[in-house]
Amino acid sequence: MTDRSGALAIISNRAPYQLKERFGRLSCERNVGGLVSVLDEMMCRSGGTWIAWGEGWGSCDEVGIPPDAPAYSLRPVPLTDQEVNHYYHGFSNRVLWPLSHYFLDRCHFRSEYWRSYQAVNEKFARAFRESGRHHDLVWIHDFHLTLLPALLRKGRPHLSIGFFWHIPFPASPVFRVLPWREEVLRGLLGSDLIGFHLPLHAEHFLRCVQDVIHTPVDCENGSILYDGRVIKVGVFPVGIDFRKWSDLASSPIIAEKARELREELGAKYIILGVDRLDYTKGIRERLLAFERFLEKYPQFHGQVCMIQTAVPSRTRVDEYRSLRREIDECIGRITGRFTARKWIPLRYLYRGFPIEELVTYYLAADLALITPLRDGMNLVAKEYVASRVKQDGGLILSEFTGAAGTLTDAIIVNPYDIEGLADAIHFALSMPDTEKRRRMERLRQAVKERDVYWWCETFLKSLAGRREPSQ
Ligand code: GDG
Repeated sequence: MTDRSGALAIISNRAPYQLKERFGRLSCERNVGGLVSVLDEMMCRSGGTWIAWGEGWGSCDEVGIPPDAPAYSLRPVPLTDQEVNHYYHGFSNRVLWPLSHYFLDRCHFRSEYWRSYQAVNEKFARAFRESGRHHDLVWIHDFHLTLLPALLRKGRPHLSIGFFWHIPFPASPVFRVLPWREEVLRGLLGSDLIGFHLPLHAEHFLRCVQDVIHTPVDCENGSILYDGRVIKVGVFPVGIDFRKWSDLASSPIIAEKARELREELGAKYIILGVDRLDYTKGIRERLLAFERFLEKYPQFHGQVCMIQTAVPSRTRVDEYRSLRREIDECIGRITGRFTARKWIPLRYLYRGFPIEELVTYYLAADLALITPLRDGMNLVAKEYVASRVKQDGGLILSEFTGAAGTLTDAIIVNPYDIEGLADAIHFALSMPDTEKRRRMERLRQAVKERDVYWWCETFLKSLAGRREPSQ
């Protein structure tokens, strides 16, 4: 095997590739997904190692990526069924996820989840040490691995460690509810650079460190003095691959498919919602607002059709199973109430689509309703904007998404305000074309300027700039 050792290591919960068995042969299949694909491309250029949970990888302990012309190494971390249940479905998805999105009543603070979370973070640290390569920079992703920075720091005091937190960071009175708040913060403080999407999330984090760890914090400059080191806290709003979405949407085949879709639906106005089925995404509230819109503005009957797609997600977690039932019931009630002989006001698609089909939906819509109750960023909003190559279409966006920080030309709403949301739909559909175009031009500019390549580059430059001379 050629030497693929490089300066950079990426560590994340999910791997960029899946191992598949076909006709008795093992092959690596790339996971589709915006961010992962871009990081994968970056690793193919830079070389190095990617360490991630290796679901279904069996005894395989390292593989060259891409398999046909290896540029970097992927080291899978195998997890037992119990670890998957306690570390992933438990502490990650039933503690840190709801806590960070302000859903305290959905948190299950169970000590067996915590113990497993600690053990799995240690497993990731071992995998890094055992990779046997020299890495100067490590970039850790997300809330599944908060203890890892401090674990890596122990053995390598001069290693440059960056951590990016992809979801909202809650305000101190909320975060402090966590029984293991101190351990989680001390874990993160093993980093040299901690990145968030929004200044608000960074402020919350700094405030939590002040309240829980009682160490000097400079909120103005975003830095923390801890354990004799200065830790930088920065804001790096994640972007998308603007060019990729824009090129896809410019393809004549996709444009034709979007035209056919509009013809099939036979509605003058198409409203679109695209989400993972998650209680943070505000799908139920959005459906209630659509129902209220139909009650309040009967002149739109027969003219409007809402498409809601929902990718099945975390189906082993109880909260997600009951959410699915709730959404099914809501959809049934609305279609039962309003469907007429020649008009179906609501179409619900409970599955994921190939990216080409997703762009077709983005392109066919007149209005996207992106109304999470809380979201770190929300990439769907940016993908929709990048796909509007004719600079048309409206966007209603929740004020509680990170995206609202930069997409200020969207119609910004409070997703909990059902009446206000119903009125916003009416406002958006009644907006003159010139105004829609003016807004969309500015939205596209904002998404294009800070794309995912900008995000990777600025984060890594900032991390490299913090390196101390090695000793
Ligand atoms: C977390 C944070 C933050 C959706 N349906 C299909 C499909 N998707 C893709 C979209 C988009 C992705 O899923 C969803 O990304 P989001 O950003 O909206 O949400 P999370 O998954 O919760 O991501 C979030 C993000 O991390 C990055 O930092 O923005 O706040 O929660 O890319 O395109 N993809 C395909 N078919 C579908 O049907 N192929």
